[in-house]
Amino acid sequence: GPAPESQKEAQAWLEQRGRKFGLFIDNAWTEAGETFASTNPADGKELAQLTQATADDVDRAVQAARRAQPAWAALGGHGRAKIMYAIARLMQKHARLLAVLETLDNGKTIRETRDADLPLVARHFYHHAGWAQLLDEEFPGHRAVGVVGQIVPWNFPLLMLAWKIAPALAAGNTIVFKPAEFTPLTALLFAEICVQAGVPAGVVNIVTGDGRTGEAIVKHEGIDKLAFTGSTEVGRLIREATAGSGKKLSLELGGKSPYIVFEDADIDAAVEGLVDSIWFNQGQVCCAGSRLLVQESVEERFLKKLKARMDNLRLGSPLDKSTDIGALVDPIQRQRIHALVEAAREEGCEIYQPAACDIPAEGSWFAPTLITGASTSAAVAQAEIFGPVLVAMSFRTPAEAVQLANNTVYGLAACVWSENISLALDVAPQIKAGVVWINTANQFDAACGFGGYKESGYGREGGREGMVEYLVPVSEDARPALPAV
Ligand code: TXE
Repeated sequence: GPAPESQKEAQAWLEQRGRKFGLFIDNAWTEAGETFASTNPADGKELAQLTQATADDVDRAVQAARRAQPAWAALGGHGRAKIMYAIARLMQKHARLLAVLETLDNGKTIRETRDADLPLVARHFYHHAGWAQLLDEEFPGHRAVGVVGQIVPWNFPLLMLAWKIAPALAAGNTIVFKPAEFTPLTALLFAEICVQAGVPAGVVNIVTGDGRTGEAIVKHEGIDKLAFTGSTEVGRLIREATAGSGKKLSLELGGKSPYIVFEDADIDAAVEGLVDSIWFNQGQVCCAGSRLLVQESVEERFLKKLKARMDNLRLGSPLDKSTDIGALVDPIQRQRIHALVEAAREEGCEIYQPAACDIPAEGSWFAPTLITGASTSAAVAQAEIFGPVLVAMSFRTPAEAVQLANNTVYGLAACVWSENISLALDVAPQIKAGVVWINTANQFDAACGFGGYKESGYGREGGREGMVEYLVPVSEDARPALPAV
């Protein structure tokens, strides 16, 4: 596993704060109020008590952000970049501690937090510090939106924090941020890093709590823009609650992304890509390749290799470096996934799980699972399972592959595997998805816009497109207000 010092450091960090946290408002910690527990899903043990922020707390955070915003914007892009580079460097300096804390709180493997999440987080702050410096040149006649409310899910706690906070800071906004109630710890360590990096009081405020705290952020009139990543259901509620409010809104919601394998694909590479696509982070990934569409002529060969590969996946302690499959974030998720898989079994689908997969007695786990024989309209073929469950279907022609790929309410991501680049480039734009990977999967870069179509939401995060979400043209300020109806 990770060096025992990092694990000790994580426990010491929690102990030093008495395993009890208030809210981070105006660069100060409030006393803990009504609290809830965050647990380690790998053993079910409590890690710390967190404060359930009330509407009053959210109001205090918004007021602090409003007071801080003019000076933060006036600091200019170069001034803000200096602080953002400091954040990036501190994230790297504390990467091991952050990775262990993330693994403890979320259940995802240390290999992923250490090798994927943390490097991407640092990269995101570096990249957006660059945007801060380029603002005047690249976006003349634009200003920050103002105060932004940001709500994120539990699957990539720190990475989603970086996706939200980095562009907002670069553009000159101030922030009220809410981590998910299952995984709030690294956001609180991030708050400490902000102070060390010289972020002025009120610029970043972090409030913990469940959906009620989220609702208070959504409804607060002092917030100019909302950025949300989470379930399609809550995304819909937020859209309804903000309609007509004048708040700018971006939503990154669910997915049911197709993973298309043509008969001429490099089958071994496609199997490896699929392992990454659906079993990365236990499948709790919005762009997970959860629907395998494989050409009929190679279906049998592909599934045989896939099953053999599944048999080699190691499920177990997330802190063990050789673990492939960690714990699910919470027993609630395990229950949801279990119900969907059992419904598929009752409908006559074939369920494959590695025979030798030992599920630990404590904690919240689910074996890597392959479902075949599902109809295209079955729940497992249409609903976002958000777990380590792959549904496989076959197709005969490229046209049929495209039709199946687009046959869900979502449109977030897709993969196309073929050695015939003309075929791949012909198919890719026919798929209604924010990102289409060819002969690869899960490539993320801070410079590239990420987001969806249809019920996967709207707005983009990353790169130039992502910056646009946090800016408004000053010409809009001169526009007369619409007359009251
Ligand atoms: O998500 P929620 P949950 C999907 C996935 C998963 C399911 C449930 O299918 O199994 O959603 O997960 C906050 N107003 N995805 O229940 O509830 C909440 O506190 C404002 C896919 O955890 O959407 C948390 O901070 N905020 C998705 C955040 O919203 C509210 C990632 C997300 O929680 C709120 C997550 C409200 N009324 C879940 N209610 C993806 N595709 O990336 C809750 N929240």
